[in-house]
Amino acid sequence: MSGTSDLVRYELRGDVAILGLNRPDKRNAISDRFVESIAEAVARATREARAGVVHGHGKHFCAGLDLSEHSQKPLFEAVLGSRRWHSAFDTIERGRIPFVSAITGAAVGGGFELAASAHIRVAEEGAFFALPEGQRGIFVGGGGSVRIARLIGPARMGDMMLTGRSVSATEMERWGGVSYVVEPGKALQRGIEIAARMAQNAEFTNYAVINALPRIADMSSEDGLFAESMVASLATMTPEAQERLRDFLEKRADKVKAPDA
Ligand code: 1HE
Repeated sequence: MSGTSDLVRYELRGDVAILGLNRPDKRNAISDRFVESIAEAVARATREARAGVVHGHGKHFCAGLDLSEHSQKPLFEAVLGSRRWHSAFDTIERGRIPFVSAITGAAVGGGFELAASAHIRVAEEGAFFALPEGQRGIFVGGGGSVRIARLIGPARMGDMMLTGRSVSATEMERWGGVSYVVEPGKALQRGIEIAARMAQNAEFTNYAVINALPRIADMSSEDGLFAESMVASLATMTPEAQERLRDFLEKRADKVKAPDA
């Protein structure tokens, strides 16, 4: 099943929803209407799929905030606009299903913030990341000061914002901001493969991973360990866990394999 808002193309392939940012002439720069289209596509994916992939049509993942629109905004509108990005990206980060972002070309400013709200990042060799807010006289407003800072550390994020330098996919992998670096032209394909793999997991476990882990990271060790015991026990009680555990014990389930050489 597929659908097209003009700004986000949507395709359901099996259990995987593929969300394609579709404003390539403006390098997928995110306007207010674009944020709404992303939120709608994520809501649809959450209803219809068990995992999702976000990618960019054209040569670039996303050039961030639409600066032409932003420069016109009164103060309060800018605050509300930033809060809308937060709520839209929160439905990715702490929603019902896990997402991969598949990154080609630039993931800049708000584009990096969008990529950071997904659970796994795949980037092609040649992809690059930058936070040029300092040059533009603005600040991250799409959740980056929380999500990007936690992903790569506030010192590295501060370096990127202060120097405005571009960071390659391989360096970003070393920093922990990207999990997979793939050959040029392969990011979307690999992203779909990873999403299809995640879609096979028990739904409740995926939900617990994306909702419990970031919250536990915000807790003290003591509270985190307690919360973990609660989530672990709830997971075990789901019928899906009971069935999957029985399948393993009765030798019907796949074993864990050693990694490919
Ligand atoms: C845009 C935008 C945009 C491109 N808003 N229109 N983001 C930035 O500061 C990044 C600005 N963009 C770039 O540095 C480059 O466009 C790219 C490195 C991403 C791509 O370069 P290139 O050579 O492939 O494309 P281009 O020729 O620069 O851009 C093509 C068109 O897209 C051009 O418009 P045209 O009418 O002249 O064809 C550009 O003006 C337009 N375009 N990026 C508006 N961002 C929630 S807060 C988040 C804060 C931020 O995101 S700050 C970072 C903003």
